[in-house]
Amino acid sequence: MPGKKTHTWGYNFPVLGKTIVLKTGQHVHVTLKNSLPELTSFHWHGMEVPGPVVDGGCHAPIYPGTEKKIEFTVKQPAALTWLHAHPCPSTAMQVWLGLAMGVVVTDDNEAKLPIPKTYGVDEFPIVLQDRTFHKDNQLDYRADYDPMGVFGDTPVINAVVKPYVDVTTQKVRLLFLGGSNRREWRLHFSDDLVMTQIAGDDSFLEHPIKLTKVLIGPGERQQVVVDFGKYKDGDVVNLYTDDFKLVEFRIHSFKKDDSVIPDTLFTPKDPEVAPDAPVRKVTMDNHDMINGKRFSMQRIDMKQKLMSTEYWDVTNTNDKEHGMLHPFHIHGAHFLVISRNGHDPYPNEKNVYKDTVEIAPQETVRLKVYFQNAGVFMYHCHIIEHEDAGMMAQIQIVDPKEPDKKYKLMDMKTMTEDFAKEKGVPADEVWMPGMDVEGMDVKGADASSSASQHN
Ligand SMILES: [Cu+2]
Repeated sequence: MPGKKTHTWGYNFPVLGKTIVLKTGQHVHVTLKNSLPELTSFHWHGMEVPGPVVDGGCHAPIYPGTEKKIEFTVKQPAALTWLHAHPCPSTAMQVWLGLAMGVVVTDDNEAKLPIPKTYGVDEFPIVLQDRTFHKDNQLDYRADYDPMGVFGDTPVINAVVKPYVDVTTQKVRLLFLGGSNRREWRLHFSDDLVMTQIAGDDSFLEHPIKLTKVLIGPGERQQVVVDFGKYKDGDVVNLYTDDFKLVEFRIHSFKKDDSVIPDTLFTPKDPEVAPDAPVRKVTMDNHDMINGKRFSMQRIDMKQKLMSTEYWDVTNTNDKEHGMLHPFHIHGAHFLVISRNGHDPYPNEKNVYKDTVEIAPQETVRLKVYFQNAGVFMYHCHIIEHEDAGMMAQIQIVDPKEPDKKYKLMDMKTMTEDFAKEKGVPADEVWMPGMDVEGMDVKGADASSSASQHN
């Protein structure tokens, strides 16, 4: 953008961060260092890691000027996962400032597939975000704050306004990440160029499918291959959401690409649900509650046994006329989408591991949820303002070998006081977006949540 530089936050980088690439089976050591003026946390969205500390939600704050080491073994198939800030009362504002980046998992199956996979050459992550720029090109989250979710008026893709990318007349693989706070993306190309979807959140699809439009909600990932073979040198193909142009693909001629995407890409494991397992009923209510309650860091809302699979029926109870789509996300686990209101799920959500799913008003989506990590994990709406306002709950995954294991959980009072200390203001003067939510008790330790702060 012309004019002043925007003040942003990022990971090892001024904004967002350079994609981390991990391999299945690899043991990873990470040093989490906070050089920001306020506490943050490092959440591995889509990664199969233990909770709550490695998972990195609100129970794992890293304070300014401190660092902490974590380690984990990558035990999941190839996928685009991501890292983002998740200090619950202030998640939305920290992500808005730039704390989000891609984490790519590769594996032997992917290495064998004849698909584009040279990162930065024919494979590109496309981080979809939107921002509003105020005076001197600055972000002002507090000015833009809306408890229903914050929109930006400018598409910002991979932290770039009006981006283009040079590609060739070969096939190109795009790793889309719904990185916006609220906006869902209805992607399509000029000429209705066909996209072959090959992967969803946490794995390849079993079988590739052809689409001309792809919906991506906040938190979701979808991977597609597009073939620019019918274009010629100098042509331009645009990626849109609705009528907004997002990315310009500038075509350069290159040798013919005869590669064929195989009919079978991946075979997901589909573990049995124990016959005596209860069907979990989860409701997403208004824009700030799960099962009629706002989030409390100190409350465990349900328990599930380690290495077990259960059906979760997740219902968006919003009014059909005025309600919103709510993207439902579970930490530390993946699921299969089994049905939508009793009918088949969408073709691109069949037989693929997911961790985030869009749910329409009055819709019930049945998920088959598999937990292979012990600990306390959050499940919530991924419209980040909804999550901050309390549309979030917690599950404890119990290892039968340690049935009484206790976890140190954060609480709202400590979190608020920590933020206040960092800002140098009394605790009751920390700006809390949740105050704008009618009926919210931001003072009580049991209240849901929502501190954020202004710049
Ligand atoms: Cu929501």
